[in-house]
Amino acid sequence: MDTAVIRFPAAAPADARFEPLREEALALYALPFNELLHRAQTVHRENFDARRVQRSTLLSIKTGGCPEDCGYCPQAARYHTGVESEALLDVAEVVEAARAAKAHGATRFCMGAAWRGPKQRDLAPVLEMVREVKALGLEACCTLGMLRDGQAEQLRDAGLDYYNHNLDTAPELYGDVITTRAYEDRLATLERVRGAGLKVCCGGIVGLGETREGRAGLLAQLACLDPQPESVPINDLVQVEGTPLHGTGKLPWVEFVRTIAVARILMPRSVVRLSAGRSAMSEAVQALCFLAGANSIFYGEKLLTTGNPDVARDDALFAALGLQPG
Ligand code: SAM
Ligand code: DTB
Ligand code: SF4
Repeated sequence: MDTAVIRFPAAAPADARFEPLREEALALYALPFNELLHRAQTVHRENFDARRVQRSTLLSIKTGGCPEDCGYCPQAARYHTGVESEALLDVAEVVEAARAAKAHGATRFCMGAAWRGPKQRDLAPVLEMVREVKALGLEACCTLGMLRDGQAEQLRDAGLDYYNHNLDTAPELYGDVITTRAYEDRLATLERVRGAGLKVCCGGIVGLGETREGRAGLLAQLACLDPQPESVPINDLVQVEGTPLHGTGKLPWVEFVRTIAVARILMPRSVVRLSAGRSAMSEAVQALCFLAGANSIFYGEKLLTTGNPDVARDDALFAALGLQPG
């Protein structure tokens, strides 16, 4: 197991903009729902075409057996969730899945691996996958865990567009959810990604049992990233039996929609992705999320190990709402 811990000097909450942003987020959360949605939709229209919602397809290229202890994750080896540890997929299998994603109308293909971080020998085949995905004319994104010096540059040189690495929760709550790495490690990886000139995809999870202050802290921390991430996935916890967070009280839908709206207002130019948790959401709640400024989804029957609405259901939703892909 790779136990290298990367330290980053700038501790997250020390950023002078954090507290004012958290206060601003809390004030937005406290607005009457219609007022908040109106503000979010106004910001959205100033920055984006409100008819368009981008579609990314996700593939787990290395499933299960992860040494980390993220309390929400079905792929952590230490939790008994029924997810088996598998080897890294062959390049040909990945290319096949990317081709199918493109045929269904996805514009970005995201490859996820249940690693603490990639070992050098694992990175070589991933670089090949990136080259092949790019050759199909898709945008490529990877989420492989923590990166070491030089790895982001190798991914960039292979043609990678985005690297996903989430902050997941507020700095002060982080230790309750994950103990095998620190918030600073996450920020260090994000620095490496940015430093290599890759686009940053960075978001988090809500519904972990956090308070509204916790959610505001996550969004403030994301908004502090300078420059702000190009892509911000907001995940509603998918509860998986066997994980420590299974059984957590579900976040009320109205609080989830508010979270999307606050993300939109604090990060006006970022693409906000309505990510995990859509399978358990009604069409009406998803429509409210789009109204609140979400303009991207994961598209395809599966996320990494759990379900996602099928393509026909999403196509019907886009048609019903008059949304266009892209
Ligand atoms: N292993 C790498 C890492 O953690 O950086 C990459 C893959 S990991 C599964 C990517 C992200 O998926 C996590 O940061 C977390 O935000 C999200 N995630 C994992 N399990 C989830 C769950 N049960 N519900 C919602 N989001 C989840
Ligand atoms: C992100 O923020 N959410 C995606 C993607 N980035 C990698 C992952 C969601 C995983 C949900 C649980 C599962 O399917 O294993
Ligand atoms: Fe491993 Fe990533 Fe899951 Fe954490 S979120 S246990 S690092 S796969």
